[in-house]
Amino acid sequence: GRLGKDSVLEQAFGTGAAEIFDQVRQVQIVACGTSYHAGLIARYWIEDLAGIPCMVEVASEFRYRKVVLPPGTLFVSISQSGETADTLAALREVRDRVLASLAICNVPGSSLVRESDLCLMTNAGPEIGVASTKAFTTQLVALLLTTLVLGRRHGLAPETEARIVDELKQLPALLERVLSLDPAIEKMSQAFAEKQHALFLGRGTLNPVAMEGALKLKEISYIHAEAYAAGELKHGPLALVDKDMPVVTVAPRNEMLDKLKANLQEVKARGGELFVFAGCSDEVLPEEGVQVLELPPVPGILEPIVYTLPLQLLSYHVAVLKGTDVDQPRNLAKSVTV
Ligand code: F1P
Repeated sequence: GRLGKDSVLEQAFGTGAAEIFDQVRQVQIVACGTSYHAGLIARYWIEDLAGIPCMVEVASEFRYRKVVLPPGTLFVSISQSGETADTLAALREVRDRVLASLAICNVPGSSLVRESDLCLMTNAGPEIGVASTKAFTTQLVALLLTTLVLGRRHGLAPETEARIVDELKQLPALLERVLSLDPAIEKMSQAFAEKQHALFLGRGTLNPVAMEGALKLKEISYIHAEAYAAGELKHGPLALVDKDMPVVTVAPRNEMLDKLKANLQEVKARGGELFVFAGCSDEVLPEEGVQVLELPPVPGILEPIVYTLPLQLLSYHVAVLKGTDVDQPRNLAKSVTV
């Protein structure tokens, strides 16, 4: 019954969670780096499944802006460490002006957890490397669960919630299947070792996945990488495309695929080398200058989680080939506390 569900909710999120979630009218997400990309993906889910307006901003800008927050704002911070200075400062700036604050965090007892009204722990275990990897995918799962909890109170059909819960149960097996593609990804990585630049493209929830792929390549292999919403290609970045600019794309078989394929044609026509992680290789035919790696069929909602893995593995293998320190990249700190 309802009471039972609410008590489970309060166990996971903290006291008062059920009542707070009933009153949410807007969600404001704030985070840095990889955690920010998780927030960008959550925005699609929160608006689509819970019908609640959602804003997402990097904490280093949000904290210095005169932000107008409508009544009923749930402030959601996302942070692996729970100690990132900008994210903490953003929370302290707004906490008296919001309905409640919720931290999605990996470190119990961290400042963000202690200072937020509610928290959902990602339980990813210690992140040893500086660059977030498992923290990111677990943040996405936590954000999807938060969306379902919000959705349940804001008009999400029970059968849709039940379907997504079933799909989530497929996630471990799907991730195992993607991990088994590692040798093929390692082979693909050879094409990047001598490159100076790379472009990442995606659409919809796969656009922030492309952003995360580009960030990982920058962080651990020091190759200059940028991500663009695929539809933005013709508004500037296409000028960069030539044979020395590898273009990486995440292309699951969804309703955006036809549009994406048109963008890929534009790249091909300019001699760009394409690396496509695809849901169906028949639809993105391998031809000269196009390497396609087929991923297993994935329920739409899980696409951003599953398609992140090959990009993380690609960066890893490029970094190993280049001989950089994968766990401790130059100039970076695990927690940016100042
Ligand atoms: C944010 C972040 C990480 C990144 C690096 C520096 O940290 O940008 O995403 O991998 O470790 O900090 P956090 O707030 O998620 O701990």
